[in-house]
Amino acid sequence: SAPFVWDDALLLNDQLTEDERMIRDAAHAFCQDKLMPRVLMANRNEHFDREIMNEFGEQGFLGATLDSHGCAGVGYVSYGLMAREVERVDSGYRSAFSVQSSLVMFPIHAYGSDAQKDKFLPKLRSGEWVGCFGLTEPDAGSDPNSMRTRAKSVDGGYLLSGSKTWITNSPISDVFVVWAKDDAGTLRGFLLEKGMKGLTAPKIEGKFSLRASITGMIMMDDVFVPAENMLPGVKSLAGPFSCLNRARYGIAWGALGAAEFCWHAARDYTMNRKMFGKPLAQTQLIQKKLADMQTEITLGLQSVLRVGRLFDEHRAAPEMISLVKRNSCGKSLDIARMARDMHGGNGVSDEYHVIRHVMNLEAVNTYEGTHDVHALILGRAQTGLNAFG
Ligand code: TGC
Ligand code: FAD
Repeated sequence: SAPFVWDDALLLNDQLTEDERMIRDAAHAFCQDKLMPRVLMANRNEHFDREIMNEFGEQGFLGATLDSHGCAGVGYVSYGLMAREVERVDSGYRSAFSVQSSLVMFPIHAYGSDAQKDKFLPKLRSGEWVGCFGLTEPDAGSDPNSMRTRAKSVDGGYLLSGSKTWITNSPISDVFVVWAKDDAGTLRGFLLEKGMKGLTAPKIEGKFSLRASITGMIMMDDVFVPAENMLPGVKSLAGPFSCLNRARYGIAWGALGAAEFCWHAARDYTMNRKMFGKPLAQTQLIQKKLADMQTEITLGLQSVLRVGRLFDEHRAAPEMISLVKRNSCGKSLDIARMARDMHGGNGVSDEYHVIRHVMNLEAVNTYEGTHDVHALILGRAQTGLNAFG
């Protein structure tokens, strides 16, 4: 009979191209060699090592799906495989990678002028510059359309005022993609640059999730933004959402990478730890939990692979992305919590890494559309009835 590969139960490996396997293996080696050794102290000390952005750049990770300005031009499955490897180490590192790629470089590439692309993309690709994406506000989270940030037309450009909060990378950013409403109430995207008068980005302290990622606010007090820094190619919420489609898709792969780490750790731990005279893994309860983890991760990976293929064929509907973002995040959080429990007391020590993934996945399940907001997007699509508003 056909062999069964316990950690690749439906042979995902065989469904990848040779190039995709090479990209995955290189990403795996980089993440394990360079990121894994730093993460424990980074998480403990709430520290993001800025140098990681340059290393991502050297690896060709940043803006990898784009096909100009030195970007790698890989497909969306390869992008997902990178996200999975980065998040196998830490969701915070994957945050830094996905914000720069999908939420900063993508909109400049898709909606920017040639001058904007030439100015910003090479430095973002190399990691010399860091970017952030400002959509969420203190009073506008799940409902970004209710934002208060305004872009008032003035001679030669706009005056931006308002505040954004919970913004990944903002305190260390050189470039800020900020979404604001113009005089006519139309949503537009603006490229703000570090040092502009009236622009500050204070750090948010005391996060108990994604501690190895830096998060802050963007405060804008009549910041003058020249007209050439507005993204000319997009209007309305479709602008930020087209970026979010890509980042949410990457998260759907990434969260499963974190879940895989937790599953493998729980398997190793329970195989080695003896209680009542036999390995914990020889008990029925533990084996059921391992089987549940294996099943959800295997099915989840098949689903993200499918959406990745559809992405490359320009057939990935936003609702498909909601489905996999929601499923991967919710299931991965359950798996991480279960793995934490299976580690007993050791499970609350950061040296076993699982508690860090539990804490991280709480935020991953919330950002880029909460678990319930994606349920409502899917509910609206299948009933035609809008539960928002
Ligand atoms: P709705 O009426 O549904 O749509 C308004 C306009 O937007 C278009 N649209 C989309 N276009 C492309 N892709 C999508 N996924 C789209 N979703 C909506 C839609 O076609 C329409 O276009 P137009 O041209 O007709 O105006 O808008 P609504 O106000 O009812 O929205 C409801 C809802 C829940 C769907 C939406 O607001 C939502 O998804 N909320 C969640 C907010 C969110 O995801 N925020 C993310 C902030 S960024 C972040 O978290 C980064 S963390 C990154 C990290 O660290 O890794
Ligand atoms: P709320 O919208 O206030 O939701 C609170 C609760 O109410 C949730 O459980 C939600 O599911 C529920 N809820 C909301 N609406 C409904 C409804 N209609 N029916 C039923 N229940 C509902 N944003 C950015 O723009 N850029 C970033 O880089 C970024 N990075 C982030 C990094 C971190 C670490 C975190 C935690 C957040 C980040 N965010 C970022 C913000 C993130 O996208 C928001 O937190 C998220 O969209 C939810 O918004 P909220 O926090 O205002 O929650």
